[in-house]
Amino acid sequence: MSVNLLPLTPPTQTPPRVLTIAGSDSGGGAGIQADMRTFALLGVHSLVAVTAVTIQNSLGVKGFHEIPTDVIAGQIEAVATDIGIQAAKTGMLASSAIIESVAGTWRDLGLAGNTPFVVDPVCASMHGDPLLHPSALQTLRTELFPLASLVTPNLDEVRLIVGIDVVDSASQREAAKALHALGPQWALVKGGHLRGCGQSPDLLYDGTDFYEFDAPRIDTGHDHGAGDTLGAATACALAHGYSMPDAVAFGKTWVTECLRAAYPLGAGHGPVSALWRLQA
Ligand code: PXL
Repeated sequence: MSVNLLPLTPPTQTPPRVLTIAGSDSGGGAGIQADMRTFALLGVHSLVAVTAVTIQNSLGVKGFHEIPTDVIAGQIEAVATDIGIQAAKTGMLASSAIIESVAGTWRDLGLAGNTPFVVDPVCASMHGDPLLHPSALQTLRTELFPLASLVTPNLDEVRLIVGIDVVDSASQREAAKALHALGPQWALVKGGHLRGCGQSPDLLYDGTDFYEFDAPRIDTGHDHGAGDTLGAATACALAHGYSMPDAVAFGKTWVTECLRAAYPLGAGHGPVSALWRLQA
């Protein structure tokens, strides 16, 4: 498949800057490490606000340490006020206090409404290990979703956030409407976990129109970091000024290629691979 990639910045010129506000994965498959890999291979400069450090390998998440909220807010402020950001995305936020701090900082810096903000509402690892305290779901709905340009839940996250079991295209539309009603400009319901079809249908909604994005399901056993990678590539396209439907279409194409190139790692699940970009 040929992929139209994002425009590259010539050497010595400053590329677009995208901020990831997310957790570290010691196994290097998901979280900050996945985001930075996609940013780099799309020619974007990575800025990072670490929210938590997970203890993790290919078999799962053994535990995590939350970064103090003033340190998280400080990282965001430091880079936004000096370096400047063309887009941001959130991943693992761990707790209600961290979500409040990120939302408050985003508002206080005057970024809300004028800088693309992709919220990937990460709740658990692919092994089911919790990455967000259940008590934080309400803060996610009321504090962060209204600031988001785009929210990108998978079907498990949809169930937790709006209580809808997506089983077909009608319930996927219902879920998109319920998510949009929480305040983001756009809601993307990722259909990658929809069983029984050979496709991976994602549905985007802005309160008026629905946009469908389809791609073949890549049944690799190694899809760690797929959601992060989709959000990261979409944020990069938004940083380049793409419209939301074009940015999501780009993100979907990018993650599909990364899924095709996924590789085994350790004794468990391997990651999707943005490194395909470096291969001949
Ligand atoms: O893929 C979601 C995710 C995000 N961030 C971190 C993770 C995971 C999944 O394991 O560990 C840090």
